[in-house]
Amino acid sequence: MIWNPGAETVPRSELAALQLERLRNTLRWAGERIGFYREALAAARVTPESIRSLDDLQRIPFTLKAHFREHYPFGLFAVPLSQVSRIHASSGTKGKPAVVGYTKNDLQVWREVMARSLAAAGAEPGQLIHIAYGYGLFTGGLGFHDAAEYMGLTVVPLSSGNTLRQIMLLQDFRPQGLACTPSFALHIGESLREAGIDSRSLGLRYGLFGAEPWSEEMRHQIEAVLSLTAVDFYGLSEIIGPGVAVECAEVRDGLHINEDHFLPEIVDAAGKALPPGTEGELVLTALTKEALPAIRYRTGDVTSLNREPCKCGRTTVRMARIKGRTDDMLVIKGVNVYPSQVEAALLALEDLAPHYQLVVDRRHGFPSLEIHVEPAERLVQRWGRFEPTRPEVAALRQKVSERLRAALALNPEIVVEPPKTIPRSEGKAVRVVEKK
Ligand code: DLL
Repeated sequence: MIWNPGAETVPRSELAALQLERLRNTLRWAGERIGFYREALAAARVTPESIRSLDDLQRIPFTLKAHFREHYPFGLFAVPLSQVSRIHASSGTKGKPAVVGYTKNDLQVWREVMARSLAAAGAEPGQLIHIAYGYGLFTGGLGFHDAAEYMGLTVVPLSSGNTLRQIMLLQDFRPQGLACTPSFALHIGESLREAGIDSRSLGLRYGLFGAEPWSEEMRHQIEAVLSLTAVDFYGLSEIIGPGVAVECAEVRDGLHINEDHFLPEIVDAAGKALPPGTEGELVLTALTKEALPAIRYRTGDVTSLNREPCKCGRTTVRMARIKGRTDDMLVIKGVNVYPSQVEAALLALEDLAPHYQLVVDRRHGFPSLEIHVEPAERLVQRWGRFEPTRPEVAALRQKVSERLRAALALNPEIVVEPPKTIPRSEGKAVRVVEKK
């Protein structure tokens, strides 16, 4: 269902005119009210009037994650705290989080873009949605919650964790939709199987998954263990939270960006604009935010943009599934690799359980990589018992090595762990750990 046809199927020329007008308004608003932007725009000699077309975007300076840290907690807000209705924060693990604020109008914009996203993913008023994203400062729980209520769904606000309770309520309440991180979805699905419950008996129709990188192979695994259609949701706190972009259930080939509110660009490492279709770093400008109008924010997320019309009827640009974050890219013996690429290669092997961890050792100059995997349950059943010294374990290690060499030209150490020892995730999975 297209929630807002006027906005989602607007002719591109009309959309570009609206984006330009909103961009100028945002520059004016931020320049007048936020010290950081006043100085940055003046230094770059950018005034709203000097931006004559979207091609002038590149004259506008970037906003970086570091700027959020420098102005922690409220220094990038454009309104006094008395006008901020809600605070959220990024789930950043390194140092202080990025703190973000929403006015009443911002919350309404968020509901609107999330309602569009939920509808695109297959949600309809009157249905039940089970929300297992974390509630709190993380934007996942409340972002889905507020919009689902607004569009007329019945919300089951479980938050993350407590997998057995999640399963009990999925069985008893029979929601059509499940919203959580893909790694938690997989964990719920596997726990169902262990409990001997046929996932088809739950009657789930769709899963609303995002907040972390995941691969097409992971999608297949989740769909198999939960018997639903899995849809990719993208967003980030600095821009609004979930609701920036989503796949349409009809096509599921790229995520439609809500372009009347978020202006996307793709740049290279030096910040230079890249041509359409080229992979690079996503930069986003919030075009309608009052409390925190982030301008040309460098997301660190790697993707590409596709302006081909989509069969679903939406005219908005689609971004490819996120490959990873620029700072998650590993350079191992000259090979550049994102954890999501390792995931895709590993999950294609039926002999492995869909759980893995990358252990990076940077203590001795060049980084070296170990990949920890688990054998598939059915293999262990056949073996009777897991013994690291079994010849079958050595053979599995060999198979994984060959696969990674063939798919990614990567030659890491493979560690086959006993079943169920790699940590399961209830929120954002930790895929890479540094050896200390
Ligand atoms: O993760 C917002 C969100 C909540 C999105 C629920 C989708 C569903 P942050 O905690 O600020 O916000 O983290 C944002 O997570 O820059 C990406 O690196 C990553 N990310 C979010 N969605 C996806 C996705 C939320 N679908 C950061 N695929 C972003 C890959 C994603 N990475």
